[in-house]
Amino acid sequence: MRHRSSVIALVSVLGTVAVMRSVACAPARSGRAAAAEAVYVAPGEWDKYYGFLSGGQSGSVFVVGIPSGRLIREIPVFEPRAAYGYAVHENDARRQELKATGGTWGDTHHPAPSEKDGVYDGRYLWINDLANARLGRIRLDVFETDRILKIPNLQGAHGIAVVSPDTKYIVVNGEFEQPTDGMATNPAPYTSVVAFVDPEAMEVRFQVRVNGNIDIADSSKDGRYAFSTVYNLEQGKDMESMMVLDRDAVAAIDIPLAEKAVAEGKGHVRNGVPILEPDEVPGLLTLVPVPKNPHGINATPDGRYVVASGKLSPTVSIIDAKTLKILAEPEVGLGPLHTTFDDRGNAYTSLFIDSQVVKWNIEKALAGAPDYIVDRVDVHYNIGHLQAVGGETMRPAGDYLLALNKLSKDQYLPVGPDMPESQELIDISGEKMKVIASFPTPPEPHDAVFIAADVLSPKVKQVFDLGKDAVASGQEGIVRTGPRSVTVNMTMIRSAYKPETIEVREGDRITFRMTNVETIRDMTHGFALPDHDLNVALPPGYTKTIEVGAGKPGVYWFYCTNFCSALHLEMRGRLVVQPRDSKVEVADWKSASNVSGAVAGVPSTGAQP
Ligand code: K7E
Ligand code: CUA
Ligand code: CA
Repeated sequence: MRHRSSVIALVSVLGTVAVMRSVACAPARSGRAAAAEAVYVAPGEWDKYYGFLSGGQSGSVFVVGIPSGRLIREIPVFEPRAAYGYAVHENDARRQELKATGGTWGDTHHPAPSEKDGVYDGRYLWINDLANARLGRIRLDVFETDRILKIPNLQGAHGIAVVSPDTKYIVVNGEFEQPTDGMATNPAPYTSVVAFVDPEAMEVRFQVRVNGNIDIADSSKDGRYAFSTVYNLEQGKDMESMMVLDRDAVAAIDIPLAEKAVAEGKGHVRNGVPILEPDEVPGLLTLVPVPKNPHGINATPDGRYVVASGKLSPTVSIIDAKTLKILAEPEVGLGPLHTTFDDRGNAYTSLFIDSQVVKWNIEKALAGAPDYIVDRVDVHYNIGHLQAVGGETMRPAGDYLLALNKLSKDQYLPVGPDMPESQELIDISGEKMKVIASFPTPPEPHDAVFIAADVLSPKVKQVFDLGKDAVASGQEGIVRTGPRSVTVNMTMIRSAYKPETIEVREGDRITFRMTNVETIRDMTHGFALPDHDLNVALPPGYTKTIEVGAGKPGVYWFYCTNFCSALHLEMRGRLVVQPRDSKVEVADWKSASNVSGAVAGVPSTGAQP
């Protein structure tokens, strides 16, 4: 979550209490060996779950093994990442797409995997970019970003959710309200929309007007409602005016009713998307009043309830997911932000201000039983999201819960005033919660989801499928496509590039069409070209097309950046750039006059999937 003054004040109080701790002096704790055993994954063994942590302002998704906490992969989405040859060069198609849709960075908060019958099917994972109103889609068979969607008519794409049970839409909430006509001079209250995105086509099908800073999203398990918390029903434009009312709301959008209205041509089209106005479609939007500035919204696995977390109120609101009536508002502690679930009817709510996870029993809370609080455990520190394995699905596992803490303070070796983010793994299999491990990450995971290894790992490809633009072995060569342009059709396989020598003339544009023709997993080759700001990585089967200027006359050794074989260091070649007035005949230069269409255009996609 982002900062609010009251919360900040409490954080600074907490900050002064944090004790500096020296290295390796932690006293032996009971159950230490048991905790170590619980998270130990022996060399060569696999973790039980893939954990997908949003990368926050890293613009990516971190993949960690659970329970070990080992970092397995970073999936760049909204930021270039040289390690994976992602969007690095200025002319990389993905980089150009990022620039065209808002910029080469992003702020990712909410990973949302595709669902079938209310459980993860291991096909896709969506992630929002709050800052630039984008939605990224990751293909889970290759762990790569395959689509970036700029969402029109909204700013601050914050809460997202897959519409259960079969991923009918991805809901994206526009948190930052805007003047309706986009003009700063418009005195009318600012407004926003919830967008409904087609998961396959990655197109916005329709939007629904919802006012009040639409924050976190979820859907009912039957796909009827899209729920969002709304914390600025006041429609204030500064912090103070956003905290006037005692109650804000949970917004429930009736999805079938919205679809019907769109089909009937209701709403008005803006930037190609129909926007439905709740005034014009009775029943479309229900506002359920919940206490002051709520944050998280989470549907229970059985589909009966949806729980809104109070943030500025020490309560959670349990809402009937069918009647939309508030059934109970039990107190849980200070600063409740998000709630997750086990398979035994318990809910777990993060308490930002108390720095705790509170476990409470849903049916007992509904019955008003005094002992509805089952347990509390301290976390370090100021927890934001928390997520139990499968807590967002219809089949939670009830074994592990991850606390995503906003501040780590004294938890790790100090690295300056800025410290890493802190995740703590909690064993929730028993009555009492046990914090069993802690691991840092770069900034800043907001939320996480977990997919069982036995669901996902069989779907993961060993090599990329050769794309339409792949260069086949035997088809390598250098083709002059115009007086000032050359296409290099290149393959790479241990431990050589073909061709190894590329001769061009100053002023040429060079299109590298490169295919890694390896057929075994993990045999990735890189292609780094000094002084051309070019470094790409090609996993087996991958093709990449990129256009670069020849640069200054000279000899440039391109080389493999991924250590691949005993001859890895020899895996390189030369780009020879002859001066403009050189009498030396460069590759295929003579054919320059009769090459029209020798290479039918440069493939437009830089990314394979
Ligand atoms: Cu950080 Cu989900 Cu963006 Cu709450 S949000 S904490
Ligand atoms: Cu190919 Cu190193
Ligand atoms: Ca408010």
